[in-house]
Amino acid sequence: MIINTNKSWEFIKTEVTGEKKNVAVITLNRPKALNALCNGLMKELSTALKAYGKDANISAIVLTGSEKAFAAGADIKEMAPNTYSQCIQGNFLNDWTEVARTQKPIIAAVNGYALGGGCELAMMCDIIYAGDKAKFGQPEIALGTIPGVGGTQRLTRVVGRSKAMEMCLTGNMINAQEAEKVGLVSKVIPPDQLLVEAVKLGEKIGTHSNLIVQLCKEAVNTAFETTLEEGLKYERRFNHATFSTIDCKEGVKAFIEKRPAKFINE
Ligand code: DAK
Repeated sequence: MIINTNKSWEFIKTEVTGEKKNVAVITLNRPKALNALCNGLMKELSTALKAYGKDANISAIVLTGSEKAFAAGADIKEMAPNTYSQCIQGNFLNDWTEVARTQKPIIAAVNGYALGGGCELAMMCDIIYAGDKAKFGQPEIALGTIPGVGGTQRLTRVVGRSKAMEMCLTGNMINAQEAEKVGLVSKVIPPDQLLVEAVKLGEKIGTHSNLIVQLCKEAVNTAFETTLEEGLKYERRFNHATFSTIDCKEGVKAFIEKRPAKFINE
């Protein structure tokens, strides 16, 4: 399925880029509200991710925002009238789960604020690159609520209990440099170079077999979800499975013949 990039989105922009046209860029586009993640935006994001997920030409997806904000959180004004029973019965924020379900690698390119649901959205991605003015935080506590899509769980697994507890209980932000130091971010880049570098990363991943990349992503993510013993078993079985693929035969043959591999994703 090829997504129609001319489709007129209201809250996002989409583009396919890179030399091989195999990297999709999704830009959150609600600048006046600092990309607050309203239901409409999350629905569009979910639709675009599903389409790119099924598009065999796409090897990696970059998710970004504006220079001032990746996303300042869930839309507080939209959330204001919510009641407990409506949240339960309407499956409140169900669309958020699509990001974490995507099988292709997703790179978050974060400039400016990534707060609350914005920080959680970045953490649902597989790799975070940050502009050097980026700020990350879980300020929900100041609103009288707590994080709802990973702020107490993914953040804790990534940065450890003390730092996550400090961020969630104070609502204080950390800057890009600190985020890199604690392992939340893998690289800090000048803001005007951020998207270019994120796309380059997507292109680099795209030089490999999409099939094996998908298995590898799943194996790394398993480390977050299971015991070491189970995870190692899972990894070994996945490793064994790669030997049944045409791409593994090709990769090994190409190495021996000292030539670039031609992967066919099978
Ligand atoms: N929602 C709605 N509008 C927002 C917003 C947000 N999160 N953040 C900013 N805006 C709007 C502002 O209201 C303002 O709109 P106008 O007043 O001009 O109409 C415009 O964006 C510009 O914002 P500021 O004037 O405040 O800009 P400043 O540069 O002065 O300040 C700021 C930037 C990012 C420090 C500030 O805007 C700010 O503190 N924003 C709120 C940050 C925040 O608290 N975020 C967490 C939201 S709670 C769940 C899933 C997810 C969640 C919960 C449950 N479940 C599955 C159950 C997530 C919750 C959250 O994310």
